[in-house]
Parts: sequence; C-alpha cells; structure tokens
Amino acid sequence: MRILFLYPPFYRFMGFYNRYFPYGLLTLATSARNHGHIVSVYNADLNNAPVDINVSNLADHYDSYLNSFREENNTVWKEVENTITSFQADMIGIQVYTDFAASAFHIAEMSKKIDSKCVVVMGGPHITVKADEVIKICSDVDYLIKGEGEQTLNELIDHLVYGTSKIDTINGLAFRKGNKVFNTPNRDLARGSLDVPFPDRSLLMNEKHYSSEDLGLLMTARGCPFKCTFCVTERNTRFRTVDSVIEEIKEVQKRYGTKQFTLKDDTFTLNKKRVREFCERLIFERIRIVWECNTRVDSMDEPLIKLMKKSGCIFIKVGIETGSERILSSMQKKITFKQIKEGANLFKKYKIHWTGYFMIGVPGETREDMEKTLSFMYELNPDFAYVGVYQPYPGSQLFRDGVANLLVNKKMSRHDFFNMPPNQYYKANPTIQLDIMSETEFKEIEIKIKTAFYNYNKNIFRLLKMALAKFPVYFNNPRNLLADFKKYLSY
Ligand code: B12
Ligand code: SF4
Repeated sequence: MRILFLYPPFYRFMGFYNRYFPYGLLTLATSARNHGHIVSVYNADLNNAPVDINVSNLADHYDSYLNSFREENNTVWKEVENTITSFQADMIGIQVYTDFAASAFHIAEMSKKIDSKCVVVMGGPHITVKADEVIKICSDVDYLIKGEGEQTLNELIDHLVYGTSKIDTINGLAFRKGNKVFNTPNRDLARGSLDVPFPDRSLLMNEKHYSSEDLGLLMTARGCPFKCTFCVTERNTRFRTVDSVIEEIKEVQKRYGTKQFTLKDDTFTLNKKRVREFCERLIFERIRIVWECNTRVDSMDEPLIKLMKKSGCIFIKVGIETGSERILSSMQKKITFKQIKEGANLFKKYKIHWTGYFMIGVPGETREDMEKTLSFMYELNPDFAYVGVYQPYPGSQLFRDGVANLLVNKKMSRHDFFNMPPNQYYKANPTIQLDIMSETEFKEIEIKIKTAFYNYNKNIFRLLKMALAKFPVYFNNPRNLLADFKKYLSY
C-alpha cells in the first residue's frame, strides 16, 4: 500500500514558527514501512519563515486560520492539494489535535475529492477521546484509531489488503457500517517497557528543510503517571531501553551531525535509575551532545542534576503553573512551593538554563491568584518564562468537571469547528474565560500578565546566558547562531 501520513497545517496560517517534526506520526510511518508498505510523512505545518514567534499571541491570529478555509486560492491549501494529488496514496493517515481538527476535516474532504477510493484514517490525541463525535461530523473519514496507533494501523492494513482478521476483532478502532458507528474495545497497553521502532527521519517528505538540530527531537518514554487536572496525557508510562535511545542518538548524530537533542518525554526524570544510566552512557561512550528535557521539580535531586549537567544537559523545562497555592492544589499537580524553589535553586547552582511554564484562566481563579502567579514568576527568576491561557481539552479532569458545572459543552458541531477560534472550542460561553469575572476584566489582566512575561524574557542578560548555554551548538554549526538571531529579531 502507498500511505501518506499528514500533519495538518495550523501555526503556518498564522505566521508562526514551527520546526518540530511530528514524532508520533513518524514512528507510526516507520512501523508501517517496516510492515512492508511505501510511506511518506508530509508535515504541512512546517514553517521556517515566521512573522511572529511569541506563541502567547497565537489567539490574536486565529482569523487568518479560519479565513484560510474560505479562500479559494490559499497557497497552503493548494500545496496540500498538490502534494496529495501527486503522491497517489491508497491511504491517507491524518494526525488530529483538538486545535487543528478543522484542518484535519478539510484534508479528509480534499482527499476524497481527489480520489474517492483512497482510505482516510485519523488518529491522535483528539481522536482518542472524541472518535464518536468526529465520525459523525466528518463523513469523509473511514477509520479512526484510538490511542497508540502502531499495532492497530498494521492490523487494519492487513485487513484491508489481505482480508486477514475481521474488522471488529481489531481493538482500538471506530468505523461506520451502513448507518451505524462501531467502536471496538480500546487496546490494552503493555506495561513497563516500550517497544516501538525509532522514527526514520528520512521518511519526512521535507527532510531537507529541517536543520540538524530540529532532527534531534526524541521521545524516550510514553505517558506520565500524574493526574494534573488540565492535562490529557496517557497515564500508563512505558520506557524505551537506554540502549535503544543511545542507538537513536548515535544514528541521528551520524546522519545529520546533530549536536543538540530535545527529549520531549512528558516527565523525563520519572525513573531516576534509568536517567542515571542514560547520563553515564553518554559520558562513558564520549557522546558529545547537549540536550534538554521536560520534567517536574519533584522528580529530581541534586546528585541527578549534577550528573545530567555533566552529561550535557543544558536546558530544563518545568511546569510551575501558578503562584496561588489554592489553585496549585486544585490542579492536583502534587508539588509544593518549597519543591519549586528548591528546584529553581538547583538549576541555578548547576547553571542549567531553565524555563518555567505558567498558566492563567483556570476555573475558579481570581485576579489575586493571577497576580500571585506574576509575583511568583519574578521571585523564581527563571531564565525563560512562558504563560498560556487555560483551554479545556477533552479527556482532562477539568473538562469533565466543566461539563458537570455547565462551563464546558460536551459536543461540537462541524460548523463550530470551522467558525469558532480554536481557543473557544468546547466552552459553554465562548466569550467568557472565567465565570467569576467579566470578559473585559479577564482581557485586561491577561494583557497585563502577558506583557509582563514578554518584557521579562526580553532581558539582554538572560538572552546572553541562553546563547552561552548553546555555545557548543553554535560552535558545531554557526548557522544555528544566525537562525537564533533571526528568531530574536522577529520576536
Ligand atoms: C511535542 C508536542 C508538541 C510540539 C510538536 C507537535 C508535533 N509536531 O508533533 C509543539 C510544541 C509544536 C506542540 C504544540 C502544541 N501542543 Co503539543 N504536545 C507535544 C507532546 C509533548 C508530545 C507529542 C508526541 O510526540 N507524543 C508521542 C507520540 C508517540 O504520540 P502521538 O503524537 O499522540 O501519536 C500516537 C497516537 O496519538 C497515534 N496517532 C497520532 N497521529 C495519528 C495519525 C493516524 C493516522 C493514526 C492511525 C494514529 C495516530 O499513534 C501515534 C503513535 O502511537 C504532547 C504530549 C504527549 N505526551 O503526547 C503534547 C500534546 C499533543 N500537545 C497538546 C497541545 C494542546 C498543544 C498546543 C495546542 C498547545 C498550545 N496551546 O499552543 C500546540 C498546538 C500544536 C499545533 N501545531 O497546532 C496536547 C493535545 C491535546 C489535544 N486534545 O489536542 C498534548 C496531548 C499535551 C497535553 N498533555 O495536554 N506540541
Ligand atoms: S502536566 Fe505534566 S506532570 Fe501533570 S500529568 Fe501532564 S505530563 Fe504529567
């Protein structure tokens, strides 16, 4: 079978930078290729020429996204159409996040118009939770794969190509039969270790458009056992072996000359023994890279941080979320202010550049809570601080609570997806962020806080510190310095 895997365009319509390659989709494609099929991964959101890179401004640009569906000669949609036409796929596999679900529906329709026999499959975080809704509002999709896709997709292809196994015995699927929708049971995930191929980056259709550092994106585990109320990640955590991670790093380093690796695991330091083994292997085998990871302030200690630094860790990103103890506890983040401050001190002591992620607009939050978040950010003094506005994602605890409290709409129509800005999706009253304050009051404090974060990050000393941390990357390839400088100018 010829299969085109597609990551829909979204950021690109709004002029935002997007250089991430779709790691999950590429893993899936590699697994289908290993199963004997001809595959390619087209990231239709890749954008090297941003006009804005401050993602906290995203919502100001949603009109350009929604208008793109009404523009007959939109260049991005023309490119997607031409790519689908020339690939002549038997199957198109589309990744769906909630925010760009409209793009995915549009591509499904386009694919069927180009070739009505082409099988359209969708998967991704939105499909895992909302398969029933999607199959009703998107008549162009044939199969929806819920949860991790590798095994389900290969079984589905075997069924379509060779007629092996009955469709209703394949777990993790939703599909139509006549006028009825069928859902097979969710697939049980094996516990403990994660045995998936690592993604073959040469399957990326626009491989040449990524820099060596972009291709250093890596996931060493899937899932996170914590239950933060706003998050929708898989709870069953599985780890790849250190051997396989080291092998992937070496291969990427050899093939692309990559110096900086970005470990995108939800919480990289969950299993300290494994992280120690990973760092020791890097040191012992003299693998000279620098790397960054996401983690939690309570999942590390001083000896671990020291070892991570020694093995090349230069950036760490942690979720602080809020400066209000009341809100932090309602989010069930299960960390304390004491742990946050201790974490911040460790990062400083070991000169690891760190980013703190914060969030405002969570149900029940008051103006005082949000002001506390700003003060706490200043007090912690991270090297970079990001603030986002809370959005209810299906599958999260806050979404379920919101449905019960009538703050969240359980369902969306096709019309809603194409006409509402994505930050209003699933809100019972799309114009209201917080039920306890007026829209104008929220807007006023949102602008105040975002501006304060923006000005905080613009500090020249902090930027120099970041450049210093990245010295090995710039030394390896001076073009990276130029790319970061351009990014700074557009900021
Ligand atoms: C890396 C990442 C990003 C990166 C890169 C995204 C990319 N290009 O892939 C960046 C930083 C750009 C990003 C941005 C955003 N992200 Co993000 N991101 C992630 C993160 C941390 C890892 C993604 C990943 O690689 N996962 C691992 C792989 C293996 O899983 P996967 O991609 O889901 O793929 C598997 C299955 O879903 C399925 N599958 C996926 N696609 C398909 C397609 C087909 C055809 C089939 C059959 C199966 C299938 O099979 C895959 C392999 O098993 C996840 C958290 C997470 N743990 O997943 C959040 C996550 C996906 N992001 C999320 C969100 C909300 C966002 C933003 C909207 C944030 C924001 N407010 O701006 C933006 C929007 C991005 C955009 N372009 O529109 C949410 C999505 C929730 C939702 N319902 O949509 C997640 C789940 C975070 C969370 N815990 O809440 N993100
Ligand atoms: S927010 Fe982070 S720590 Fe909390 S459940 Fe999600 S991935 Fe885990």
